Amino acid sequence: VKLASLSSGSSLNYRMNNKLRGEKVRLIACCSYKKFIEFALDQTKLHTHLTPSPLQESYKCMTALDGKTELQMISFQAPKIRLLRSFSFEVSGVNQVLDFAVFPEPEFDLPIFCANFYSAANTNIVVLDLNPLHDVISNKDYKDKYYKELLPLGLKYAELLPWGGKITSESLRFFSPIVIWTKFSSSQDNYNVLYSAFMEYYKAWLELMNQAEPEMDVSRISCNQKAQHRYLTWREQKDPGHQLLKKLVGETSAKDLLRNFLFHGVKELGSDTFLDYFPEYKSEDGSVNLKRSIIGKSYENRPWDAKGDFIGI
Ligand code: BLA
Repeated sequence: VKLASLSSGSSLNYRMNNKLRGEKVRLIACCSYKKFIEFALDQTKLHTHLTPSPLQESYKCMTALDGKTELQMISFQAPKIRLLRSFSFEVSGVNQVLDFAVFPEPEFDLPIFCANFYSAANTNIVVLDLNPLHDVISNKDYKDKYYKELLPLGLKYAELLPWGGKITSESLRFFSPIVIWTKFSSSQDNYNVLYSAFMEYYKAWLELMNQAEPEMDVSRISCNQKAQHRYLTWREQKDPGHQLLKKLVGETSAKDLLRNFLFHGVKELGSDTFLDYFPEYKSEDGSVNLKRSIIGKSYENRPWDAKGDFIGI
């Protein structure tokens, strides 16, 4: 009797473990980010004419060093869009990443669309924003131009997807008053909320793109270009995904991906270096300090009020 109950107990355990494992795999499968990319491409095509980017030839699909993980890359351009690109991968049942961004042509002072999602077994790290091209703390005109009408949208999702806690302080200058910075556990509900936030934010960005008129003033175009270059320079050097990317594809390929695909434009849009833009990162020997943050992490709570004013200082 003892033996029978033992063996049935362990087979129950075995079945339960399998069931749990199955559920986790299902959760990740049902929560795939592929749907996000398809939505974004379909919506973009309703508003503009997308053509494949020249980058598409060299950056399509890449197998990671583990021989299993497939990195998926797509890139397009359109009349007002310098580069629309997506980078994603899934390690079945372990983690998945989406880095989707749209960079406007320098004739436009449009925000940069930014969706960065990282999911591991039970943590999800999310940044979703229309990253401002120009400073939204001191430049009220720019803030009002793009974000005033979007504040209700931002407030709605700030409640559904609460502030994710302390963050690299330097990142704040690249975020808008409607940024969604959040962390949550994996569940179908959370995934659905994130998907609807993504859809609404992306539609809002497309609407801004539709209305945007090209700048004619050469000095303003060059100011937009410099701002985009500074943004690319920041992310190419300090993006939090670097470590994982290096682990996946090795240091040389990771650097190539960052410089020539993910943050393409860092070589083409300007010649200022990371230390020209961010001299506080200069180490004693003149090299770039490897720390992600010099100031440290801060902003335990959302540093904007309901009117979109910065209250973090
Ligand atoms: C974590 N990703 C984070 C964090 C932020 C971002 C703010 C929290 C850690 C921190 O405070 O820095 C995202 N930071 C951004 C974005 C900007 C910024 C979008 O400054 C834009 C200006 N994330 C990815 C990709 C990977 C990835 C492609 O986008 C992996 C290949 C991983 N992000 C990732 C991981 C963490 C993270 C693993 C947690 C590790 C950590 O906190 O350092």
